[in-house]
Amino acid sequence: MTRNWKRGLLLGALSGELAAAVSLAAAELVAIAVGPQASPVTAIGGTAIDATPVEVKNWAIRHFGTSDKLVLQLGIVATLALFAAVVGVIAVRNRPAGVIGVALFGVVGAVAAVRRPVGVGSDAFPSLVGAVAGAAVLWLLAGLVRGRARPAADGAEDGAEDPGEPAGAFDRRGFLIAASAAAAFSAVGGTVGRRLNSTNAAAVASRDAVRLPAPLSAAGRVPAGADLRIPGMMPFTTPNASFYRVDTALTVPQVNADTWRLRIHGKGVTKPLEFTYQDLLRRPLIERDITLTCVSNEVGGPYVGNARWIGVPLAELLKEAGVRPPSAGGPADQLVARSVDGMQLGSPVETVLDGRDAMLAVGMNGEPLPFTHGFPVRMLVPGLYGYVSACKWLTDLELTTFADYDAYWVRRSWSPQAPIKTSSRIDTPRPFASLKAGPVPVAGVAWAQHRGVDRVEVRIDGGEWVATRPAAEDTADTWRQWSHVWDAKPGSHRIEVRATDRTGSTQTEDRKGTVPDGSTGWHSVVVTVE
Ligand SMILES: Nc1nc2c(c(=O)[nH]1)N[C@H]1C(S)=C(S)[C@@H](COP(=O)(O)O)O[C@H]1N2
Ligand SMILES: [Mo]
Repeated sequence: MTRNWKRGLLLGALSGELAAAVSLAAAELVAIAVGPQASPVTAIGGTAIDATPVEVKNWAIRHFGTSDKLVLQLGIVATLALFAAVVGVIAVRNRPAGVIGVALFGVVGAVAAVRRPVGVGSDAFPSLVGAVAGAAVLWLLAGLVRGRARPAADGAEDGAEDPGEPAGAFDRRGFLIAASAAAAFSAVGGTVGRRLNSTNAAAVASRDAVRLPAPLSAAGRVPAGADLRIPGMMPFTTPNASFYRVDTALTVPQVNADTWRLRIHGKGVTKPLEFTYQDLLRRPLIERDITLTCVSNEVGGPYVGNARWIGVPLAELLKEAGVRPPSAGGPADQLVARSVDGMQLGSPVETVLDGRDAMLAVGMNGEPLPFTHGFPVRMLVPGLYGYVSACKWLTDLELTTFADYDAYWVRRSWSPQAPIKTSSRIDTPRPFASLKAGPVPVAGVAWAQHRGVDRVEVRIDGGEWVATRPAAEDTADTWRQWSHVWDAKPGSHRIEVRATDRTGSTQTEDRKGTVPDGSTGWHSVVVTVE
């Protein structure tokens, strides 16, 4: 390899990276004006999330948990970096070909942004402007790497060495200045752009200004005995900061409550309605403890949490709009909730109107909903998995039918309807714990939202099932802790748990994965006793 050749490769790759960085930074800066959803990083990431097959998504959630989105973003950046290096190397040989490469990237970003569920034509701008900026930088840097063409008679040292390279001298100083400028621009522009695109000052101010009214119907105090406070267990009420988060949003939508609107419309709606956030706050509010669970929760998994919510009874809003349940002749059997980021979740109208505390929640554990949990308004239906009920950043409720419309997750092999399955989990001892022989507290939690947990049993090494001591029940819509004192003997032991709900049905031993409508099977923990 000649010196020139190597130099072309290294400086070409570097030029490609710098052009890509400038392009992304410029796009972020333009997205400040156009809207954060138009950033190519966000748009391509969102497209990748939506296109990810359900098996891969579950695998990612299992291995990376809530950092799955970070891993995805790193993957996108790594792919882009590779592409940029190749385009840079090409550009040193052939500048127009390099520019075509950058343009290609711009088109991918623009198409991804426009084709997002909430995409509009102007969302193409950041990617296109970014591509122009990137192409200009690449043109400049690649030119400097090639060097200015000189007359052959000049006897250029570099050009003479390699007849395959254009005759010219590498403008080291010029390249250094241009490269540093590109690096500085992309670092500052990228940081500022990313920061501004992930915080919406008006939305933050609108949330800070919220004073939640006292609910007309308050939740009772949580019974003292509901929270066993055994070391290793989650508290009965999950603090907002540790409440699990599952959604497809690469950047958390920050919605301004002052301009937010909710529409109710569709089949069987005799009076379409529209509400502002203040309209909802002025209505009679209810406060309820509700345990939310994700359908992607594996047996023994962490995607379940319990909070005290304040909200507007959803059934009353629907009745005002003229909606009747299918059992009373209503033409719509599906309520599709849409969020500001284009997510759609479908719930059975019959269930929403059957008297349970389905609500449009505005408060969570004494504060306005956190942005991550759906500010300003999210839906909740006790007893249904999150993906068929708990739409965050809600903005539209449409009455339709299951026959006519498949919501987001249903198009990705999940079941259209999904009541939460009766489940139980051992929280202590931890798997593979080493314990001292003698009395050992075994404890955990069980849930069967809207049916209620009747009893929880454990067994050791496949022996007889023994009743545990259930904690006091808060409501049928909340989880229930349980505990048992086990007289542990030396050796390796397997502890298993199963719950029975108030309809009398006991968890099946049959192990099933999360797709299509939630996992089944008994949670078990293996421990060593010395
Ligand atoms: N807009 C929107 N709402 C959504 C989702 C989403 O991806 N986007 N995910 C749903 C799923 S699958 C679950 S389990 C719950 C999780 O709510 P949480 O993040 O507040 O715990 O939100 C639901 N609401
Ligand atoms: Mo979920």
